[in-house]
Amino acid sequence: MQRIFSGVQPTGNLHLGNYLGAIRNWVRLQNDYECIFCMVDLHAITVWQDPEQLRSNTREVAAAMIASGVDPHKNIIFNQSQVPQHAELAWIFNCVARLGWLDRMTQFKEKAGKDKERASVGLYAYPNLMAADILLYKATHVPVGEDQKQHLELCRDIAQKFNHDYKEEVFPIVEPLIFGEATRVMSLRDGSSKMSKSDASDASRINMTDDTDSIVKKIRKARTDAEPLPSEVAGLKGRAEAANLVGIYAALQDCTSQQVLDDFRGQGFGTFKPALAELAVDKLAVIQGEMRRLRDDPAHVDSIIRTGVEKARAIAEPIIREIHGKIGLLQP
Ligand code: AQP
Repeated sequence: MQRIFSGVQPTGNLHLGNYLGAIRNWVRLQNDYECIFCMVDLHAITVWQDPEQLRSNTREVAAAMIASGVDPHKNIIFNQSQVPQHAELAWIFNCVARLGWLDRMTQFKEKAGKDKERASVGLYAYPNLMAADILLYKATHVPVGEDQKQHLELCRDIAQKFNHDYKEEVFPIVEPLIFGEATRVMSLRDGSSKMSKSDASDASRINMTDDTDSIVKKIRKARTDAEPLPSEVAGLKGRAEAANLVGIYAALQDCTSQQVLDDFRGQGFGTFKPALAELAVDKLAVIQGEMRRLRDDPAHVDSIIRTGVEKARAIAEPIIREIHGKIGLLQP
């Protein structure tokens, strides 16, 4: 069976972008692949995290995965920091990746902003750690949202260079799995930036834990234009906010944007937004109920994570030993 690795940063509440762009796809893939799903807490600390908050976010993310339908018996669910081989392989990849490759990463530029001298070294080297996460398990496929495509290309470059330098096909060349109607969910306040946990405005995103009132209010206030919805997808060109809401509707309803337009062509947002809010509330309700149940039972969530850590270590240990051997680290 081919192996999947994918991760989420426990940097806050998961939002609809994380769900539609990543986690929902994991649920769909779990029967066809051996899957390893990770709360990437070492990635999270590349920017400041409150320690208590980080711990509780890590549990929350695990709970959200499980509540969304990721089966903890079938898959490995764990937090990255507890398998030290991630950090170890990341160091080795720091010595494989070239500065020029990292200089091209757009996520670093976006996250570091204008003041890149003050960004952490970890934020800069983030893609090397991500490559280590994946290749530590020799994963063959990585389901992600569109925003991670460039990092996966770097992961392929690292694997290729390592294989070339040590003259053996040690690492697979991973394939990204980017699919669904919502591979890049945009902010509700600005159709040109992606929905993100770290956006200062809570109104920019629908959190998986938002109650009905908040979801309805956020969608009602979502930025749009004054035009009615077109009859064809091509008519959404140049209307980023409208395209985003139609895409979210399609993803939640499991249909195409064209099918949404077939139902709403000629309608204004006064009609479309309440329909979207109702759909979002309806689809998230089941997940939220399960998340509440898991929140009341942190010991259960911790035991799932502990089991995941053990299983992940069991796969990682022989692979890191193999890497030590390949690169000439003495194993007395
Ligand atoms: N807006 C999005 N649309 C579709 N997919 C998305 N993903 C994230 N945002 C969107 C996908 O969710 C998975 C987990 O992402 P992450 O938590 O590792 O980091 P991120 O991509 O940096 O997400 P955020 O929400 O923007 O977090 P912060 O603000 O902390 O940086 C990935 O598969 C990602 O593609």
